[in-house]
Amino acid sequence: MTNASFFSGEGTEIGSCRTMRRQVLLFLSALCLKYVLGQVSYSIPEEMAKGSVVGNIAHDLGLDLKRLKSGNARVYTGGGVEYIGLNKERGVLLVEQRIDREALCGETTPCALHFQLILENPMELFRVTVEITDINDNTPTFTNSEKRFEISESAVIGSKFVLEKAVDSDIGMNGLQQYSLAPSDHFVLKLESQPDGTKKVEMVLQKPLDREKKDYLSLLLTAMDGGEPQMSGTMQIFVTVLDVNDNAPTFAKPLYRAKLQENSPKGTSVTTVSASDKDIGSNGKLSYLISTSKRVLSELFNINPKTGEIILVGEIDYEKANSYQIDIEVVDSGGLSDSAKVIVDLIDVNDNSPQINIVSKSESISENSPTNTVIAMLSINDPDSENNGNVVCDINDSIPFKIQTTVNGFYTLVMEFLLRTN
Ligand SMILES: [Ca+2]
Ligand SMILES: [Ca+2]
Ligand SMILES: [Ca+2]
Ligand SMILES: [Ca+2]
Repeated sequence: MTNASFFSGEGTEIGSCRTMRRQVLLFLSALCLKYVLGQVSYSIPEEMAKGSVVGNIAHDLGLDLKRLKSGNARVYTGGGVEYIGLNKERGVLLVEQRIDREALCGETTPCALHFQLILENPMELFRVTVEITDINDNTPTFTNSEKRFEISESAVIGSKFVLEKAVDSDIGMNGLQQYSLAPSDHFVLKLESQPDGTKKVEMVLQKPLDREKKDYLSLLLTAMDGGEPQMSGTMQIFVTVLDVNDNAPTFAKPLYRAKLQENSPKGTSVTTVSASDKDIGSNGKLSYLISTSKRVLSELFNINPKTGEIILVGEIDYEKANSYQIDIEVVDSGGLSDSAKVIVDLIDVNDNSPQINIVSKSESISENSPTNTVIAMLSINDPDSENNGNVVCDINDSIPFKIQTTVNGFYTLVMEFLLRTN
């Protein structure tokens, strides 16, 4: 896992401010030591186990193990943390402490440790650089595990909703690479590069919402890195679809029929109409009314605005009208409406007695008047209908007269047999 490169003579520029400072220090040290013998570089991944070998420095610098001992060889970090230590017996550099590239360098690349190997008797100084390479040890993560939106069902196509960015502390391909959003039937993901190198994450409405079909959506936003193996983090997105008044109320039937006995008392329930509305809340709150402009109807019938029950409030007489047509309407709180008709047929009751009127009569008749001589003409009238209005006309048996039916409710009283005189 490690590799080393060895440079003879004076050190090569490494290229960070920290290195520059160290080089100034080294230069001052070199003045005392007269010279710096060389430089060696290694490259190891972060997070190697404590005690892992970084490199065989004795071999790479051409030093034998006795010299390391006699020269009391040691690592000099200039007061910094000693991540890498020297094993004099084996002549190797070993990992002394956990090396976390993210903590050490953040987003800076390359990431390297710089220190010296110092020997005495005679004094010698070697520069050592250990480059720390990234491993994919961070998952892309979101600060929040979920985000909730309340979106009107009337939101237009193309409406944008900002989502949260994920964070992955690794660098390069091990860092954040892409996002996905599922399901994608209503919203699609839109990524927009920003000057700081991150991406603006948004979801865009691509198919209209319909609260009446689906009032709640659940989506999953996934962020992925490009490491091997790939790591990902997720965030739940919940969308509550808010209602708008996009449905008119509808009557269950366009025509209602009811039968009602004439003379029914006020307060009698005629029928109950009903309508439905797919919206919710005030958008689906219904109110019923009689929309007819005929005053006579509004004086006879009332409708309960909440229940749709039609109540008789006036007096109805079959002989005046045997049927009523009531126009009704239902309105939601948003003003959308529907109409229907209620036909009320009255049922006749026998509430009229036949009326007998004498149209004309003879004041007197002679005793020898022949049979069938007309004595009086009667008109009998009953305003009830059908059987209730059918009249049967009769007269006592013990008198010498009989009733004869003519037409249209007219009757005649005629002689039946000759009158006798004493
Ligand atoms: Ca890492
Ligand atoms: Ca990562
Ligand atoms: Ca409605
Ligand atoms: Ca609606």
